[in-house]
This record gives sequence, C-alpha cells and structure tokens, in this order.
Amino acid sequence: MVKTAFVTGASSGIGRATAVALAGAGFQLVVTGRRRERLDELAAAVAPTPVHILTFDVRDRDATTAAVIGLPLEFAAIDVLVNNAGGAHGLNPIQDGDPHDWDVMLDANVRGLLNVTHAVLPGLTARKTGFIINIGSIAGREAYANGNVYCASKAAVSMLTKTMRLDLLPFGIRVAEVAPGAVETEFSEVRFKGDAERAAKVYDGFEPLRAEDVADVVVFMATRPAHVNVADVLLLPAAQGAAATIFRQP
Ligand code: NDP
Ligand code: 8X3
Repeated sequence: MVKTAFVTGASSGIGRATAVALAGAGFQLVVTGRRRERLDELAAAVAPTPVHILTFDVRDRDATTAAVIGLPLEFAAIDVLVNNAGGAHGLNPIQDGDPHDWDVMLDANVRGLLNVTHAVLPGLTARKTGFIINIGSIAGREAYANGNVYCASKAAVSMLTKTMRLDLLPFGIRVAEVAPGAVETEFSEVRFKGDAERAAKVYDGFEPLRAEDVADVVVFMATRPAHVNVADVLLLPAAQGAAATIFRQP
C-alpha cells in the first residue's frame, strides 16, 4: 500500500525538496504552507504523485487541528511527518532584539511543531506506527553570537525530539532529528526581512548545502526498515566546521 508523507513548510527550500524527494521514493504527499500557489506548483511538479494541499499557519493551533482532522480518508493515515516549517527572524544581540521576532520564532519553530504533532499523533498512536522527523539545526546544538532566540528555538526542537522519542516508544513510533548547517534557501532572506543582498552574503565564498542534500537524508531515514531509527543527523557543508566556523575561499 502506498505510504503517506506529511511535510510542513513545503512551499520553499528544505520542505519543498523533501516533498519532491519523498514523491520520488513512492510516497503520496500532504504538503503544507501558507503560500497556496507555491504548493499548487509543487503538486504539478511531482505529478502524477497524489498530493493533498493544506494551507494554514502552524502557529494557529485551531487551524492546524482543523486542517488535519479534515484530511480526506485517502490521505488521513500518515506514515511520515516531517516537521520542517519555521525559520529565523532577525540576527541581533539580545539587547537589540525585537520581541515580535522572538514570538514569531518561538511560535512557529516550537509551538508550531507541537501544534502539528498534536494534531497528527492521534492517528499514529491509534495505528501504532509512524515516523516523525523534525528539522532542527546546528543552531540548536551550538551558540553563535546574535543567534539567541533562534538557537533556543532549535535547542527546543532537539530536546523535544529526544523526549518525544521516549514517550512514543510504546507505540512503535520513531522520532528523529536532522540538524543541518548552512543550507541556501529562502532562510536568510526571511531572516533579513527581504534584504536579498545581505542574504546572499551568508553563502559567499563556500559551497553551502542545497535543500536537496537535506532531502536525501530525510528520504534515507524515512525508507529504513521499521526496526531502524536513524535518530539524529548533523548535516554540514564540507566547508563548515561549527556553527560560526565556515572556511571561505579568499
Ligand atoms: P525557507 O524560508 O525556504 O522555508 C521555510 C518554510 O517554512 C516555507 O515553506 C514556509 O512556508 C514555512 N513556514 C514558515 N513559517 C510558517 C508558518 N508560521 N506557518 C506555516 N508554514 C510556515 O527556509 P528553509 O527551507 O531553509 O527552512 C526550513 C526549516 O529548516 C526551518 O525550520 C529552518 O529553521 C530549518 N533550517 C534551515 C537551515 C538553513 O540554513 N536554511 C539550516 C538548519 C535548519 P510559507 O511561507 O508558505 O508559510
Ligand atoms: C540555520 C543555520 O547557522 O544560520 O538553522 O542558524 S544557522
């Protein structure tokens, strides 16, 4: 029987690439995001893979729950949940940070992940199967200057992954984290509020990961046999040694 993958934040970057790669591996898809036209384009790109599109803000718990409850029967039994939606907003020392940015990051990266997980879990626990793959970050494992709230949000993703794994053991549900380093997506444009020039500089002088590199790893994890959990992956560009240590060609 065809398996169903539910990918949040599939309208861009890592989520989109992951959805495409999972379709290539034979999964049918539930894809989510706020930008409907991007998700329509994704569905067309993976045709004839069956795709169900959900547009909601992961920060909105009621909308998230309603979207999952409203899934048509043929997409309702989720095998793999990829909690990917989120991002960074701002890069300032804590004393200059914007509390609105902090709210957006904590609400999307932490509460949003919980909202989606809470909505999907009843089906997984009832069927005693499933795999939850959370997209964390090297930022959740190492502090870097000005990373403050974004780093904290990804540290929360990391700890939630570990604790959820324990709680869900009796249900045979696997929980894992992929923590990428620098991946060139819309991430930095979002972080710098549309400043494309500043965003591009983040990736100057070295070869960052592509979204497809992360997607490859997610597909590898999602296609292991049921007794295997690739639980924790730190995925870096070859030029990156630590969160704030990137070797750039002069
Ligand atoms: P992008 O900005 O390219 O993609 C972010 C995705 O998340 C979009 O599809 C966006 O969809 C969705 N999203 C963001 N906020 C919300 C929200 N409130 N509700 C619903 N969907 C939302 O960035 P990436 O692909 O790089 O980021 C994906 C994940 O990877 C994030 O969790 C990020 O923290 C993490 N990550 C990124 C790294 C990088 O260097 N790029 C490295 C490590 C981790 P839409 O706007 O349509 O709602
Ligand atoms: C994204 C990677 O190093 O910009 O999570 O925080 S970093």
